Amino acid sequence: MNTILVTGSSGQIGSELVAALRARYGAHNVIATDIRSSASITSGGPFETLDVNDLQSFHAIARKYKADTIIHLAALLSAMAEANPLFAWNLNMGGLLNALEVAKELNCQFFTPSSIGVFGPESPKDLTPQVTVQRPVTMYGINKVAGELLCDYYHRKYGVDTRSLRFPGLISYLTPPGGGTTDYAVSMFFEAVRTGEYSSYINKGTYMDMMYMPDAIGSIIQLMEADSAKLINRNAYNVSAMSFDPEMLAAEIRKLLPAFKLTYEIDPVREQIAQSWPNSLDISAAQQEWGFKPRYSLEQMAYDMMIQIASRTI
Ligand code: AKB
Repeated sequence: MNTILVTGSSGQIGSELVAALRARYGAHNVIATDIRSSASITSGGPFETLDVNDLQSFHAIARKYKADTIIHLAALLSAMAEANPLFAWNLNMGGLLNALEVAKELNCQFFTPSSIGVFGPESPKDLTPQVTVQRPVTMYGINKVAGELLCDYYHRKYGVDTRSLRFPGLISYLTPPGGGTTDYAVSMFFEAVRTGEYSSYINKGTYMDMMYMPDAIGSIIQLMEADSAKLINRNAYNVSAMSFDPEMLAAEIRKLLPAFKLTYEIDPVREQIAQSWPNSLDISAAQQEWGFKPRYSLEQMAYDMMIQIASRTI
């Protein structure tokens, strides 16, 4: 990776990934793009406004900077996609197809995130295998399965070096997520520190996989730097660092905030999406093929989140 173009740079993953890439590869070698700008992205290195559905502009920007790597993050998350399925199809699939076309034309290495959303009610629920039934029942999941297949197609047919990770819920104290099903976990921390209580839209006993953002950023860089010849399941690897339900997360928060109160007001749409996803993933393919090893457990992540949010609130 010498010159890296990132789409969706102002989003939850993008804003932290761009900073990490700029620190590692040099600020001027990372071109942040987004349909909207944010101060942290525009100030630290090159920034271009880009609508990923505009193929001509996508090409022009990639050519202008002689990009050799594309990290395509621009997408609508699960809950938002359920509310706007047609818009989600057009953005998630149209944007990905354009990104792959540019990667093909300019011979770029390519990364795009997949998700635990690729699984559905017919997939095994516990320790969901790397290769198994993928019949999602959400628009987001359908987009992500089609995306995995498209990435494999561009690799096989055109030799594009495509790589991807099936991300679980990502937890960060810096940039809030938007429009996802797993967002409750992030909100619980912020509300705990702000008000001492949180009303969860995900039910007690509903387990989902999660990962702390530093591990997510580290795993993207590690996968992109891995030996291509070893990547059998390149589109896309199961990755995860923990699995919990709202009660387990609340118990961790109470270690630092004993009076924290958790109540429930279930959102049927997001609860149904969560019910259709795995309880936990089998991550052995990522461990074996490129050495995936997350650093943060639930306990370590929760402690760090509480300290970081509290120190920023004072
Ligand atoms: C979402 O909840 O939509 C995302 C995801 C798991 O892909 N965080």
